[in-house]
This record gives sequence, structure tokens and C-alpha cells, in this order.
Amino acid sequence: MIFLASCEQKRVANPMDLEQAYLIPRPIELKATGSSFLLSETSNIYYNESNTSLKNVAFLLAEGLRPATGFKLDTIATKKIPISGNIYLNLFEKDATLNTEAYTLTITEDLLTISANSPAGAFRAIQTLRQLLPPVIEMKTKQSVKWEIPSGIIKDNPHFGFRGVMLDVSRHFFNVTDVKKFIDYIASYKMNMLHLHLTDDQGWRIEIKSWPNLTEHGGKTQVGGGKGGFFTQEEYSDIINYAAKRYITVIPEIEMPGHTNAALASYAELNADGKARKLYTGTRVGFSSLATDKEITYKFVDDVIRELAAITPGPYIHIGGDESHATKPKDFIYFVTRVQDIVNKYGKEMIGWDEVQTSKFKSNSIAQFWSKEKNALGAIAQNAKIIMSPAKKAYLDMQYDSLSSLGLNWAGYIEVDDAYNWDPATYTKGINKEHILGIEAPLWSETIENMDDIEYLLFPRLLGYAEIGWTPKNLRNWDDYKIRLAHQKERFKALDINFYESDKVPWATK
Ligand code: TNX
Repeated sequence: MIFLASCEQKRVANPMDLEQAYLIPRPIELKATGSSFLLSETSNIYYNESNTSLKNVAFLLAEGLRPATGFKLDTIATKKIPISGNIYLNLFEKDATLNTEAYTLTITEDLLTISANSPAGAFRAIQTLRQLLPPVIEMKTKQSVKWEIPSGIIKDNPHFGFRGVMLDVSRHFFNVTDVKKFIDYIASYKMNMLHLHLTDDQGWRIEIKSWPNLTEHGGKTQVGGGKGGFFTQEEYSDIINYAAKRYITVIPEIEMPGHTNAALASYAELNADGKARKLYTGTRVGFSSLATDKEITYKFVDDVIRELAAITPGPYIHIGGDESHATKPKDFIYFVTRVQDIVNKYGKEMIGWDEVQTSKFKSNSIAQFWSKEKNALGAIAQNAKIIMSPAKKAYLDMQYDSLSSLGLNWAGYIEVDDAYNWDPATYTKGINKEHILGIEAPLWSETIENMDDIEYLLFPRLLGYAEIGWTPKNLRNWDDYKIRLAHQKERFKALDINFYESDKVPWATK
């Protein structure tokens, strides 16, 4: 028998190269310095005691690294830079020229230092750090690998301050566990907004204590006739807190005046004819409307927004407003204008789908461009900011191609390259960077029923939207991106994610 020298066990002595790291989103500045940092069982995570929120980031980092490394990784408050072999979280002196989520990651043989413009920036930095570790860092059980990180410096700063994803929990209901997993996924790629589409024709999913039948009756079913469900206010707050710890703002949406069949089925008095509708389990749109000329409707809206605003720490409430085909245009304008005042009265800024700009907009109101350029331009003319979600590019519920088993195709097929190859600031003539708050990719749930389905439509397009939101156009190109994306496959596998293995991507084999 021949004994081969055990070169398998010895790591190649070449220093690792940070320039070769497959990071998504691509950082703004990166410089390799040719050596590496080794995370070991004696490593701990120190955080500068001057900011207590850094403790949260240190905790989350430790929690994320413990299962696969098997290391203890204590989190320790400190006044000074720690000794060799540790991770150190710190804030730099606030820099107003940078986004609050900006950070610098400095990796030397001795120390791994994160310094950031805010705790949110430190949290974004730990996502970069995870991607610098071997993909098996994502495993839930202890792995025997060397936890080595290439040395160098990364200076990063997001292009847009608003980088979001929407999840429709109305057409099919997803519970708190699913939503938290969804939050983990979007947090991994530095997204910072989670828009929850809480109500629609098929189901009302948020408890409103003053109108209990909304969930008791209106939450009972979903597309296809399944059992539906809803969040109690406590569960909703649990989601909000989970997101907040990851520096993600939740934007709750109550669709109005259309897409309201679930409410109209729960309370007869909200209907123009005073008759309760039947629950709806199909996928048609545009057939329902609140009675815009009844005062009880505004009492209802006031109660809903008041209760929702009280449990929503974020600045926004989304009022829907799309496809109100069953509402006369003049009634729609009257309704949206009144609802905008209600949202403002409870201290929130209104977001609506682009159609809402036909009403008189307050300048802090925001239009979400999904369909009509004319509407987006109309909102800009009223000094409103725009969230870019053009359906042809940004809809996570579109099929990848004609063979995709899940998704719709009314806005076209969106392959992985189509989802990546566009820029919010040049997509429409007249909508420029200064008009845009950021990007959001909505995931409507007519065709998806469980986490596997969610994952299939989300992965890998989510990563492209995350990069569009984070990385400026001059640093983005598909040929470079597709290689980095290919290397994410091992991470998807370690996380057991059901992703779409597009043949547009040269997936790394391993
Ligand atoms: C259009 S996008 C809708 C939703 C559907 C979606 C399906 C928007 C504001 N309205 O009600 O779920 O298409 O892709």
C-alpha cells in the first residue's frame, strides 16, 4: 500500500485573498493585505461599552457563529481594543457624509475589527463577515474546518437607505416562525425594510381589538380554501421586535379601499349595500370596495390605523390603494385624501401603490411604483418620494420562465439575470436618484403555500435586489455578479434552501 503525503490535511500555505471573496452585495471598497485571521476556540467578541446597542449585535454574531464552530465566543463589554485573536465591535465618530449603515471591516492577523456609523452598520458588517467564513458556517452542527478569514479592509456604504422586500401573508397565511425565517434571509443580504401585506380579499391577518370579527371571520381562509390564520397583536409585536434587532423596519399594509373582501365579509355595514360579502378563496382582483361615502367606513379606518400605529414603531403605514376598480375615481380620490389625514394624525407617513397619487399628496407621502410610470411621475410632481418596485423587474412572484412551477406571469418572466440587470435610477425617464427612496421586491402569495415555495421564488433573485439596493451601478455587472452568486450555492445548501438553479448561473460544483 502506498501512503500519500497527507497534503489533504495541510492547508495550502498561500495566504487567502480577500479580493477573491464572493460577497453579495458587493462592497464599495475592498483591499486585500495577503494574510489571514484565524477564529479559534479562544476567540471572544468584544464590543465597545459606550454604546449598549452594540451588545445586541455582538450577541447576534455570537449566536450565528456558535453552532458550526462549536466555539464558546463570549460577548464582552470593553473600554479598549482587545488582545490578539478576538473580534472587536466599535463605532466610528458619526460621519454624516455616509449612510447610517456604513461600516468598515478591518481584518489583520491579530484582530477582526468592525467599526460602524451606527449599530445598524455593525449589524450589516457581520453579514459580510459571515460570507467571508467558509460556507459551512451556515450549518447547525459543529464542523471541523479551519475558520480562517482573508485579511484586508472593506469600507462599505449603501447606495439606497431603503432596501426592502414585501411578503403577502393574506393570499396565503405564513406564521410567525415563517416570517422570522424570512427576516433572517433578507437580513443576510443587508435588506432593511420588511413590508407585510396584511390584508386583502382573501384574508385579514392582523388582530384589531375594536373590530374583532376582521380576524375571527375574515382570517379564516385563504386562496384555495385552506385554514388561513392571523397574527394577534402580541405576535405582530414579536415579529416587529425580531426585525428591529436586525435593524429591519416593518411596514404594515392595510389594503384600501379595494382588495377588502375579507373586511366586507366580516362587517356588513362596511358595504355600500349594507350586506356582508362571502369569504373569497379565488385569485381575481378589483371586485371589492369599502363604502367610501359612509361615515362608518372612516370610523373603521381610524380604529384600524390607530391600533396599528400604536404597535408599529416604524415611520410608515402602507394603505394599499391599487386596483380599486370597484371604486369610482372621484370616490377613490376622496377616500385616499381622508385616509392620508388619518395616517398622519397617528404620526405616520403614508405609503400607497402608485395609483394613490391621483389624490392630493402630502409631501411626506410616498408612492410605490409598481405599474404606471404616469402615476410615479405624478407623485414626483407632488414632491413625493418613490419606492421602485416595477413589476416587470422587481416582482418576486413572477415565474422565472415558462417551465417554473410556481408564480404568475402577467408582468412577464423574470429570470435571475433580468432581476439583476436594471437600475432604479435609470429605469424610467424622469425618475432619478434624488426622487427615489429605494427599492422593494414584492412577493405576492397567490401561488405559494409554504416556506419551500417562498424560498424557490426568493432564491436567488433576492440577492440581486439586495445588490441593486446596496451597490452603486458603476460597481455592478452581471458577469462579475453571476460568479459571486454561483458561489452562494454552498451556503444555500448548508441552509437547506430550496433555490431555483437557473442555467444562467455557472453554479460552483461542490
Ligand atoms: C398585482 S401589485 C397586485 C396584487 C397581486 C399581484 C400579483 C399590486 C399593487 N397589486 O394584488 O397579488 O399583482 O402579481
